[in-house]
This record gives sequence, C-alpha cells and structure tokens, in this order.
Amino acid sequence: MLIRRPDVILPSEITDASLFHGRRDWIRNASAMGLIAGLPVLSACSVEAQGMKLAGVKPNPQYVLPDEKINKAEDFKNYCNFYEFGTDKSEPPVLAKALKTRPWTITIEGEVNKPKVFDIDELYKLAPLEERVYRFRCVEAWSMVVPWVGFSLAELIKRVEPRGNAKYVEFVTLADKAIMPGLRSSVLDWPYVEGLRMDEAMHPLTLLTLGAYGEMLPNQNGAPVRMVVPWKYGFKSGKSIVKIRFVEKEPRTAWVKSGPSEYGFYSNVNPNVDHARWSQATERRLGEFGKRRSLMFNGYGEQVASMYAGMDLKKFI
Ligand SMILES: Nc1nc2c(c(=O)[nH]1)N[C@H]1C(S)=C(S)[C@@H](COP(=O)(O)O)O[C@H]1N2
Ligand SMILES: [Mo]
Repeated sequence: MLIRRPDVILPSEITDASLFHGRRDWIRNASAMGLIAGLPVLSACSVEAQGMKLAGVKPNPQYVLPDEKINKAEDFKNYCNFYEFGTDKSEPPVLAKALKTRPWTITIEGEVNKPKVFDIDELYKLAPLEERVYRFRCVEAWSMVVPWVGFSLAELIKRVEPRGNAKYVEFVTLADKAIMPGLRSSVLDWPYVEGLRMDEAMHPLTLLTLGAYGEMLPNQNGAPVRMVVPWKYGFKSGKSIVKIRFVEKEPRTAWVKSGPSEYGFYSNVNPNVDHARWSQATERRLGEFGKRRSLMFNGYGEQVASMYAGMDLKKFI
C-alpha cells in the first residue's frame, strides 16, 4: 500500500489552525486573569514545536562532507551561545525553554517591492526543505559539523523582489525582556543584529534554517528560524529572527558595536588573522581532543572566495 506522507508536519496542522492559536490565546488570557497561574498542567496543553520531526526533508547531495564526522546532537544542544539567555554555555539549554515559538511572525521590510509578514508556518512551505551538513566555526575557536534543515535564503529574497538600492540585508532577532534574562546585561546592545552584503545573502550556501538533526530547531539553537552562514564565524548566524530588512548602508551589527577593533562586518573564517582573544589558526572540534588546523573560509573557499576578490581580508575582518 502506498502511504502518502505530508512533506512537513507543522504544529498548526496537528490540530486545526484556529484551535491551535485559539487555545494558546485561551491559555494566555486565562493566565493573565490568574485562573491557571502556576499550574504545571499548563505546558501539557500547549503544542511544543521544538524537537518535532520534520518529515519529507531531502538530503542535498551537494552538501554532505563525506570526510567529516557529524557531531552528536547532544553536543549541538548543550554547548550554546545565545547571550539573550545568558553568557554561560549551559544557560541557554535551560533558560530558552521559556521561548514561545508559536505564533511567530517574521517581517520582511525595507528596500523591497513586496514587503511581507510571514507566519512561521508559511515559511516551511516557501521552498523544499533540505538537509545540509555544514562545518560550523565559532570565533572562540571551537567547531562542529551539523546537519541543518532549511533552504537557501535566496529563495525568500527572490520572492520579495529587492530594489536596486538594497545593498545589504539586516537580521533582527527577538529581544523579549520577559523571558530573556540576558537582556539585563550590557555585554551587547540589544536586539542582537547581524547583516550580510547582498551577494553573500544571495549565495546558495547561505541557509535560512528551520531545523537540525531532522527536527525543528531546539529553542536554545535559535528556534523557530535562524541563519547559518558556514564560511563565517558563528556569531554571523543570528538566532530567533523576527525581522529581515533590506538596506542601502552596511548594518551596524551587535558585535561590531560592542568591539569595533575585535569584530568586523565580514567575519569570514580566516586562520591568518587572529582575534584579539583567540588565535584563529587552529580550532577544537567538539567531541575531539587536541586541535585541528582551521581552514580559510572554513573550507568553503572554492564557493565563496570570488566574492572577496580584490578585498584586503586583513583589513576587512
Ligand atoms: N540572537 C543570537 N544569535 C546568536 C548568538 C546570540 O548570542 N544571540 N550567538 C552567536 C554565536 S557567538 C554562535 S557561535 C552561534 C551558536 O549557535 P549554536 O549554539 O546553535 O551552535 O549562534 C550565534 N547566534
Ligand atoms: Mo560564537
């Protein structure tokens, strides 16, 4: 017998959409009135998106890294940088449980002919979901190999029709004081903002990411939607995005604002240029002992180096 599987199972399809949102509203209103405040059964009523299996995801054979070992999902979930939930690696896995990823909208605005507010569940249907195994390199000189799920950001960009003066793309991520204790710290100027030049944003490697390890993104890894830009340091990959703006001028990103001498807009992985605090010549792969040599553009030079032809990469860090 042929069983037709839906391409993607969305939380909003598990129950009917109005019921799904309606039920959340009911929970919100009821807790606002103090009716069910503090009742542990509350979480049992809500539809939990993180960890939900994504069906119909096709591995993209162009991005498989046969010579690399994929990191354990446990490494990925438990060793996190998500400063809104605390600067200690162990804090986001616990504190990001408070993140509510439904309902969620992502606003596309600025220099585009077709600005749009996407409901997160619409985004899953925008383009076929692919699994892509990428190297991921943090500026703190650790790295992982992760099977991400998503599609090229270019798929979304094409649909909103950027105008000729859209030279950069800015990513704005969630800043909600009610659930993010890290916002009380002044280590960064919130919200966490990142950006790419238009050609970088359109590059097929640049992944609008909805999942990893076959599942929806864990909250601590940037649910419900984040960027992954594999030839750049990890901090370029903003988590829990709420807005994508097309702009004429180079965005002022959170890390560049925090330390303009330590962080640059481009932040391409470059073993020849050290960070003020970390040598970039080597890195530690999570789960391995010892160090391995870091690769120019994190090993993606063949695909991306031409975008930087003629640029002094010691200057444009
Ligand atoms: N909103 C937001 N996005 C963020 C960060 C953050 O603190 N806040 N940290 C960045 C850094 S420094 C890294 S290395 C990666 C870590 O992603 P991972 O925890 O999923 O491996 O997320 C990046 N995206
Ligand atoms: Mo990082």
